[in-house]
Amino acid sequence: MTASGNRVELERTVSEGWFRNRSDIGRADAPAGISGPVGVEGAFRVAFQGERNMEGKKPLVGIVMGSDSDLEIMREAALLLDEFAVPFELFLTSAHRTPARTAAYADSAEDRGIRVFIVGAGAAAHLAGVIASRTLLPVIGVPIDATSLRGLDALLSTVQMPGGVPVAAMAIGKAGARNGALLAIQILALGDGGLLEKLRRYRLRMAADVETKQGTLQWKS
Ligand code: RP5
Repeated sequence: MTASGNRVELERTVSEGWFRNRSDIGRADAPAGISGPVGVEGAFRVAFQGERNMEGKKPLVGIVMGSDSDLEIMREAALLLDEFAVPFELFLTSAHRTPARTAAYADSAEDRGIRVFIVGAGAAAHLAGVIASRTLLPVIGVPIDATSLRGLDALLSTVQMPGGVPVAAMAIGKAGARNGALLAIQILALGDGGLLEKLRRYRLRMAADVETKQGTLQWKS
């Protein structure tokens, strides 16, 4: 599948609310590139393999969400990992609604090849912290705006971990999801020169974009 094919697929996944009907996940007619159910405690795992022949490669990053309603934000992380050709998996589980499923996922991840987690949750967001409590892999938390407190609740739950069990807390929402992916890539790039070079080029592109926008700034009346 091409990069744009993946992007379209993720867009479709969200726009058609495919994740909203949990019983649909793993169906034979599921969108190409997404498969399940497999693995943990007989529950479903939604694996999304990116482009550039990543099919068959083991996921290195676990993107975990407390609810299907978090996907609209967490897809930002998925799209960035896809852009960097980093294999990842998407997993739905809740610290509060499915604690055993969360524990089983966290406990099995390292053996399956996961090297870093990006965890999005809203409300009293304990998912990142609970996963961090069960693994020595780095955990990046993305607070999500899901309640009338506009994500501040999730931010404080994510950032205010007790000493001894760290979670790297990102910004609330889409910027946090994107930065979560970039931080995960930076962690992986410590042992991967190719990935480091892609990060360098990404920064250069960002800088060039600012310069371009400077040239096209216009007063709006
Ligand atoms: C959290 O509660 C989830 O991460 C989500 O952000 C929030 C609301 O979940 P739903 O009620 O939409 O499933 O656990």
